[in-house]
Amino acid sequence: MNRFEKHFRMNEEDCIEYIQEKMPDYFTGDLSCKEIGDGNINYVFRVSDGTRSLIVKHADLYTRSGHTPNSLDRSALEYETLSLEKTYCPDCVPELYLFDPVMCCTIMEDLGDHENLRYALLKRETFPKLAKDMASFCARTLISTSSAILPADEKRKLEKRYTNPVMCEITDRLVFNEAFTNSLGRNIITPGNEDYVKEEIYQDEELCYEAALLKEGFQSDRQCLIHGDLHSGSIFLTKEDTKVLDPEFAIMGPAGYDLGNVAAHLIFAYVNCLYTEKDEEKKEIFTKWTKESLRTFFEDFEKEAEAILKTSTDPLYKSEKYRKDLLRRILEDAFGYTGSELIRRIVGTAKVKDLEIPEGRREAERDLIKIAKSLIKNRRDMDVSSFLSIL
Ligand code: SR1
Ligand code: MG
Repeated sequence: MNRFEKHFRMNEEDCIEYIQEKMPDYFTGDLSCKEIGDGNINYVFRVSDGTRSLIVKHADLYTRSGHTPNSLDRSALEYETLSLEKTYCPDCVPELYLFDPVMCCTIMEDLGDHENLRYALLKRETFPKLAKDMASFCARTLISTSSAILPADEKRKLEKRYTNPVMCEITDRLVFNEAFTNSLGRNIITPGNEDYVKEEIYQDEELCYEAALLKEGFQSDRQCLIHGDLHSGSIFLTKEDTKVLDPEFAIMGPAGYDLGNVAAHLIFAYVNCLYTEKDEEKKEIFTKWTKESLRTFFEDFEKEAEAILKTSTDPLYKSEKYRKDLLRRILEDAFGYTGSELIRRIVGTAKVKDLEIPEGRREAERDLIKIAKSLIKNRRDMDVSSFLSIL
């Protein structure tokens, strides 16, 4: 029996042999391989012969960071999601070469010349196309899979396929229950903020009620196909090009969840800069750019989403009133999920590098909690300008 006919967790040496078998004509020279993943869920190998390279994304039975059991189907779902997203937004998804359901591998284009957005933002790099590209990615993938655009039978097929229960349970727990109630008692609070978090989050009944509504929306609103984990670590880019990866949390859910994730991680970069940047000029340029990017992201999303919605052929969904109302609801959700994403990364176990602030972390986190609470509680009365005014 061939080594790769039954699933096992590969190491770098296995991966070289694997690629020699699966992509025999791709390389000409001797191969090297390095595991370069830094996510929590899967393994990412870069295979190269010094001239060409490619990426193998490999799922194991256990998650990479917590070694907790997970479903191997997440790998197929991720590949299917990337393929679907590519049909809606070809420029924002890498080239896909092969999917192997046995070894749970997606073999794809190496974006070696692209930077991970989180790390680039922490170096205060700015990207003129980021906001527009992400607005476009979100509008195309989200609105095109909503009831107004996708034929009902196709949408119901997506609803059946995209239950993704194991990954969604992680979100139900980490983003909502643990974040707002410390339900498992394992939240990690910055020393000095223990009482603040207890009083301002766990004991704030109105906030927890709003968090329940957001959780209910995430669990029961089958609005469209969402990426489900659209943070800055899932985005790779150059000044000219933006690519979105890692949709292993994909689910039929509220569009605002993806928009809120993008916004929250731009806010993390913004606050990291405010608290850690010593060079005043750099600070001025970067914080201005981040705020402008947030504005462009939301406004361009609305414009492109509206243009897509106008193509609806459904006699009810093509009404202007419906269109405006849908966009309003998506924006409200986006503000709310921006808040939940901010809170869960501050108090929960899945931290972000942006919060590694040597001096003033406690204060930075308090600032962010205030912003998050205001977004969650006041989301129904906010627009993009009032959103920006609380930063
Ligand atoms: C155990 S997974 C922790 C987090 O990492 C992923 O990227 C998701 O954001 C998840 O919530
Ligand atoms: Mg991920």
